[in-house]
Amino acid sequence: MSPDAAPDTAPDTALVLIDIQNDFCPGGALAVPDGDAIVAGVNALQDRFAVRILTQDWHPADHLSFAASHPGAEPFSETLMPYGRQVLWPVHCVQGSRGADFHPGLRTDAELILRKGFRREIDSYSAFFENDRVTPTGLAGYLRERGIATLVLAGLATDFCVRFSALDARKLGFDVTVRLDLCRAIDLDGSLAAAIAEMRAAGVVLEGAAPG
Ligand code: VGL
Ligand code: ZN
Repeated sequence: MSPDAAPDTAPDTALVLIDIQNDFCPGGALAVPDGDAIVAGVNALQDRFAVRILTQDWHPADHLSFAASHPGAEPFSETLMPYGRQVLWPVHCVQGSRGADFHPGLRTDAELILRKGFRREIDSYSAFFENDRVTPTGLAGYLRERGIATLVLAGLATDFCVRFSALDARKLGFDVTVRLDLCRAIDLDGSLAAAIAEMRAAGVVLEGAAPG
């Protein structure tokens, strides 16, 4: 932290940075266009928050959200899991791999790193609930116990993990701002427009213009 940039946000406010990992950046296995362009701005934002939380997509190599785990399935197709529809992704963010590491430029001295998607049978876009929408990650309890009421979100990808984290946070009663200028999207079949509309309807405060 630079000396002239002391935290200036309220102590009941946390910055939650979603999945700013190599595999979601250019050159990565599930590269989000311009995903790395947010890193400098996100680091500057971190200077202003005393409470900083990072999430890390963290899959076993045979995770069932991977197309490769379903013989004949193409990446970006959809399948039906016991918990509902699931996009099948390229293999990404495998536990311990370089792709699962945070972007090397990201400031990572956050107080909590929350890993998600670590169970083979179930994906987890949201930082709060796995994709069955009922299995909690524990983050809500952590935040409540810490007296946090307000969240600012940024990261990757706008239309998947940021979106579902923001929507769940609203359902759980948190005040939520998403910094769209510090997010980037995968944008699969209109998923970015849908994400923005859903977040707005749920009372998420959207700050900064979504690029592209
Ligand atoms: C994500 C797809 C699969 C994300 C994670 O971080 O938005 N998207 N796994
Ligand atoms: Zn994933």
